[in-house]
Amino acid sequence: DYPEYLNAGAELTDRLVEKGFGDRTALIGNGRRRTYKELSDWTNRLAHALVENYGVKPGNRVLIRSANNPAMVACWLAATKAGAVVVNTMPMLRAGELAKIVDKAEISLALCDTRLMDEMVACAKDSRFLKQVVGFDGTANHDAELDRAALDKSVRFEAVRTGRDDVALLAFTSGTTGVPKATMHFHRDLLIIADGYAKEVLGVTPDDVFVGSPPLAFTFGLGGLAIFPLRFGAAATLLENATPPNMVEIIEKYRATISFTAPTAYRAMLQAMEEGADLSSLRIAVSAGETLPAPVFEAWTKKTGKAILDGIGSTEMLHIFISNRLSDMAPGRTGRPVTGYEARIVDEEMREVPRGTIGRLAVRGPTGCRYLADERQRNYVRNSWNLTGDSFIQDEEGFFRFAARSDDMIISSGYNIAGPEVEAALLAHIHVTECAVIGVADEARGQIVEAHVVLADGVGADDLTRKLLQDHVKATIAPYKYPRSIKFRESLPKTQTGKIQRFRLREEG
Ligand code: 3SK
Repeated sequence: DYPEYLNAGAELTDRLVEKGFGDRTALIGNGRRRTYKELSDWTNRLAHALVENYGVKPGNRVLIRSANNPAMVACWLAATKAGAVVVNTMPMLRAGELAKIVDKAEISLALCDTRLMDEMVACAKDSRFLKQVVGFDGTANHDAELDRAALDKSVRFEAVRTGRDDVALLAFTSGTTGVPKATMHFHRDLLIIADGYAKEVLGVTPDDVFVGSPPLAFTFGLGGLAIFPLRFGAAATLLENATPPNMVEIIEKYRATISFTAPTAYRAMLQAMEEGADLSSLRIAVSAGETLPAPVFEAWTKKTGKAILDGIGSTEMLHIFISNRLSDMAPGRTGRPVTGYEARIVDEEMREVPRGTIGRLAVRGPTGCRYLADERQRNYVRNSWNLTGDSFIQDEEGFFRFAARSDDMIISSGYNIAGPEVEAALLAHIHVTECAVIGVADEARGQIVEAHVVLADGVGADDLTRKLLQDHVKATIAPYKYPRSIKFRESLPKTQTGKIQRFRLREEG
């Protein structure tokens, strides 16, 4: 039930001041805290500058290039208040990658942290669409073109009266296949994910302090590090160095209560706790992006007495749509649909399959996939159901359990083998730091299971270790699932959001 006209930028800033949160901390970063009043003033001045100095009109697409910091959030909120459609991008992208985004989204204005200008300017050089690149100071010393333009503007700005179903955000995803797609999300969608998942599942309160590693350009990060805290008057830490190894220190320093990151980071935190780190302030540890291996869930529960909250989301659906609940969790379960969403398991013809049968996950609800000018829309949405590309099982009690990305199902000698199950078995071995399992063509068996393994320091990458790991898998899960081929590697190919790119391993052949 959202009003017909709604501006998410104003809802996440000015509205909080109106509700009496003006003096509370909104953002922590660049060595200081900013209150909701300061954030509201800052974003209003920036919105004036965007409209008056750079001619931003409702519906214009504005790209933002930055690492996670308060200035990036301020630019995003200001552009949203001005009615622009924002495209947040990762700081590591190169000119060629930026150019694909600019062309697809027909971006006319880019706001860029001055430390990241080179690739942005190179991208703009021959662009048909991109006419202005404006620098902002990501260190928040307000010493760049956009900051100077905003300096003497009014702290009052009438946010554009956008419709609740006007597009506010274009979120790009390369998925795990590498070909980028843009997903459109409305102003109301940005609030729905907070009023649904964050309220129902996380129970966010104004006393929460959020921390996390995902980039704001990834909707997992935008939700967890900006939308969720700001919707409820809580505080968000936005620190450029919040990579998994540093998260421990940040949690300790700011007494963070909710973390958003991927399973590998929780493994690193477990190690840090062994060495004395104090993470007792954390009330909820949210894991997504990759399936949470049961051994990590179990070790975390044993160490902290609390559970890691696993869920599944997608850029297409904007955020998490199936999740465990704090009161009802078990390893290996993804949980139940978030309120407002429905999920079912279907076969190739979209028929629901019996409980306990592996099939394709289909989901629908208040957010959903709307690709911008992309044929692949037809594959993702069928009969109003979104097909996420994941294979799942719904158990007898109604809980959903992840089996594999549909691409990660391996069929070997007629057996269906879920790659992640083999990965979980390997990860349970002390010699394995990271691994990814794929199917490779085999004349006799159709496919065989191949594991790409990053070994723990000091373990020999030799046949002895290979045999040890194969025997370990045979002893842990059904022996036919064991990896007949094991390749040792220094690292695994990953997307910038930390997802393992198994397709690259398949391409290596
Ligand atoms: O894992 C994902 O792909 C994801 C994407 C957006 C929001 C949330 C999640 C977990």
